[in-house]
Amino acid sequence: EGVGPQDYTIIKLEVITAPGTQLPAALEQYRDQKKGLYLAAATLRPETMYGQTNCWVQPDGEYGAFEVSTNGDVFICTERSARNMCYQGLSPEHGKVSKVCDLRGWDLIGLALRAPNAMIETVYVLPLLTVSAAKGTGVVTSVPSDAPDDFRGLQDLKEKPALRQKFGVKDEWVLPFEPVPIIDTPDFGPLAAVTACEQYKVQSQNDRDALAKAKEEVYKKGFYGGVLTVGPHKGESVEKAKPIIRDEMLAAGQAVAYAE
Ligand code: A2H
Repeated sequence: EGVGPQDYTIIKLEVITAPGTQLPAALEQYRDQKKGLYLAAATLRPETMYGQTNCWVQPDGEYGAFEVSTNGDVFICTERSARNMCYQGLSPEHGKVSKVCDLRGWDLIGLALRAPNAMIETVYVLPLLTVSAAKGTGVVTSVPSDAPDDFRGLQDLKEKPALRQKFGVKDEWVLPFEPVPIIDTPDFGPLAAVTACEQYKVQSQNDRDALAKAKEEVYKKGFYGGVLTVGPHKGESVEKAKPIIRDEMLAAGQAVAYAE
């Protein structure tokens, strides 16, 4: 980390605004509009999007909704990242940020999303305390099969009703969701993050040392030795499939390139 620019892929997680769905008051104006409203999740692993089960925000984090796209789309992300996007060809006017409203992480919890490439039809926004507002967009897409942070975050919410209650998380946003096997990883098998969290005895999302070890192993073995087991690139190595899937998502308008 910290060496040179990081090339992220921003995944456009579409906020479902159908009548009756939850939406912050400041965004009610988008309910019946043709404009797309998206949570903008920054990832380094676009080839893992088949395994999304939810999306993470920092509950105390400061976010906003911004017109940062050249086609009228509105992105929910940190202001810092919206500013960066405006210098990367994502603003109608170079360098100009157009803010629709301020939002708190708390406001976003429970939003229903359609996540590109996910095998689950509707996923929800949930709180993760370790999400940093200073990195990426402050919005993280959750792939508990292959990211130890994501697996432990989901398990914490599942196992601790008090944690769900504290953040107003409904059971139905969490309890039905299980990690989806998408990559076969040497030594770790089809659910690498789950196996690694067991092996390294990760107890909670705040168990930083154990999580760091699990992450290092899973990322190394998954990225360089993993093979996709789902989707149109099934059977392909993760390393080879990553740039191909990224380009496909960019071309389909499901994602945009972002660097910082
Ligand atoms: B990755 P780097 Cl399956 N706070 O996406 C905390 N974590 C953040 C973040 C933030 N503000 N922004 C992005 N991230 C996560 C998928 C994934 C990721 C998998 C496996 C590994 C992996 C699903 N979550 O990351 O510190 C995002 O999680 C391995 C490094 O900027 C993003 O990619 O290097 C990754 O951390 C970016 O980490």
